[in-house]
Amino acid sequence: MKRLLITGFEPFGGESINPSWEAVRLLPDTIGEITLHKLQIPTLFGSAAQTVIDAARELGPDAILCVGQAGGRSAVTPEYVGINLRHARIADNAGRQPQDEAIVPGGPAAYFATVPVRRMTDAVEAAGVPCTCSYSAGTFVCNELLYSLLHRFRDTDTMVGFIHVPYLPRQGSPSLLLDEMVRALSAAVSALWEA
Ligand code: PCA
Repeated sequence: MKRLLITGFEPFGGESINPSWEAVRLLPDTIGEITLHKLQIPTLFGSAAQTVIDAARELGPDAILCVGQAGGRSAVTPEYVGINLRHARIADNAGRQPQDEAIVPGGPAAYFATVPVRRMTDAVEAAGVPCTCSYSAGTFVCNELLYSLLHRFRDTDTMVGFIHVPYLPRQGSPSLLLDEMVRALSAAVSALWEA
């Protein structure tokens, strides 16, 4: 069995739900040969990544897949790259709004995700859910998390990836249904390792 640590975020920015956690928590506990360990994480600069790193120290996962909300997007978007930049348009859940700072001072400008982004994107599309590969995870907590994990797990066997999901219908438009998100994440997880 492969071990996957999969995370979704707490609500932020005045929302009362975050579709990323709503979808992650509905995933089955196993998909094929993969055991899923689900974790809800805070929408906080610093703590989001630290929470995942602490959980990974306990679990020793083969892969870490984080999921976040991207309001305004109309498709599920696996992220190709994390960049070494924090720049917040809105405050995180502790009121922090960093401007134009490095996540890891002196660190590389960017890391590519180490999950098979292209294969995951194709798998989600094949499952009938709109999906396109994204080349920017933004500069808020999600990008910080992706970059920090890619930095921490560089040169290890632990794969790291990130998927943004749109709003749920009750949050606004564009949106996807919750069961479409669950179907998309299941397909993406199934594509992490070659069958
Ligand atoms: N989305 C935010 C952070 C938490 C979330 O679900 C982002 O895209 O950075």
